[in-house]
Amino acid sequence: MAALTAILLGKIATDKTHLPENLMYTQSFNVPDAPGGKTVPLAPSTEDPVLQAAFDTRIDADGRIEPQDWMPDAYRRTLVRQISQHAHSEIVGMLPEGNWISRAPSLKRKAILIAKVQDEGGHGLYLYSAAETLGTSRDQMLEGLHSGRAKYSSIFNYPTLTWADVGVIGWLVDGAAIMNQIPLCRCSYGPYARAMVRVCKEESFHQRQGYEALLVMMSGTDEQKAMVQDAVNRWWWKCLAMFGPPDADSPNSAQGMRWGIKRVSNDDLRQKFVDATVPQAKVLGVTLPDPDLKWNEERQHHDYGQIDWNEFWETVNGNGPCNKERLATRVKAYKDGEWVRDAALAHARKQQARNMKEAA
Ligand code: BYC
Repeated sequence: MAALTAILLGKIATDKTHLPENLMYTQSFNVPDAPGGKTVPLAPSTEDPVLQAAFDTRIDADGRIEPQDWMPDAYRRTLVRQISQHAHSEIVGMLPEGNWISRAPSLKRKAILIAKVQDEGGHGLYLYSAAETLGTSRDQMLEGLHSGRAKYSSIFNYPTLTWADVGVIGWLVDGAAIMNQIPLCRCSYGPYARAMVRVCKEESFHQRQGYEALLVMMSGTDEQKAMVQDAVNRWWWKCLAMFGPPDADSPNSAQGMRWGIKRVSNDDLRQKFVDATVPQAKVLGVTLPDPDLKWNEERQHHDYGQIDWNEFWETVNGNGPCNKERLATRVKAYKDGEWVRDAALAHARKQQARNMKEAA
């Protein structure tokens, strides 16, 4: 490991843009299904038994469910909940980094950041479209977000204080997102799974651009290095909480896995993220802020310290440092955009009327 790190460090010292392939995530960083997901007994159903049996058979065979297929109401509701929360996370997730577009340190960094933030907007739109195939309108989903009823990822309720935060979000937040989202490419609901393939490819670019920006800062002045370390200290624990509550306190996991929506549990993904990130931190030259973080030979995994779940739930329930600001920004953007939506609709109506007149 020491030799490998030295080689990698040597390479990085001469070529800052050449990243160690085997240490980074890509869409091919596969996380196999957790064993036993399908062994959870089927929940009692009040649905039509023949339709329910056909659905269960398809799920057990790892087949895909498509929008026109029959599905139990509870499956549909779970998907709308998860996909709409995911879409909201992408849209709210544009804000912490968008905050730095006008202050990026160079033209190159600004162009990369604009592209990344636009990608997040695109992810939100694919995901709203995927959720709409389940019969819930975008207006209904947005109303849930704007009224504060709907959830979005806890991670976007923290402030981005320095430029290093932008790099750390790419490295750790997008890194955690990829870890969670690669198994979702195998989700049993077709439109969600297909949207995830493209999302994961784009997230790989996001993670790499963040890591590369940090590598450059870590070869800079002592002040720059301290800025990176400070950002890592502030974001590390929040990224671990992104994966959701511990399996024992996760009310939706067992059923989500039984239906093939979730493929790997919250704790297993969190562990994989820790194991993958430790060598990346070494190459970067930063310390992960956890005195209990150490390799456990017996488990063949890293042990890590206690996550502050009280803080997580406070944030999820609307009391994090930036919750109110994030929601207010989204509501204002929606109101400010009303004239654009009205104009687009008026144009579409005019076009339709003209086409009908021509056809008559
Ligand atoms: N934050 O039973 P559990 C991105 C909620 S954006 C807030 O384990 P489940 C990016 C959970 O919803 C990445 N709430 O639930 C964008 C549930 O509440 P409800 C976003 C959380 O669904 C821009 C309750 O806690 N990714 O990549 O089985 C820039 C109990 O949890 C959180 C996704 O949304 C949290 N962190 O598992 C950069 C992925 N965790 O709904 C990057 C899709 C849990 O019962 N979602 N809760 O009221 C999932 O994979 C799953 O929904 C979760 C939770 C693993 C998040």
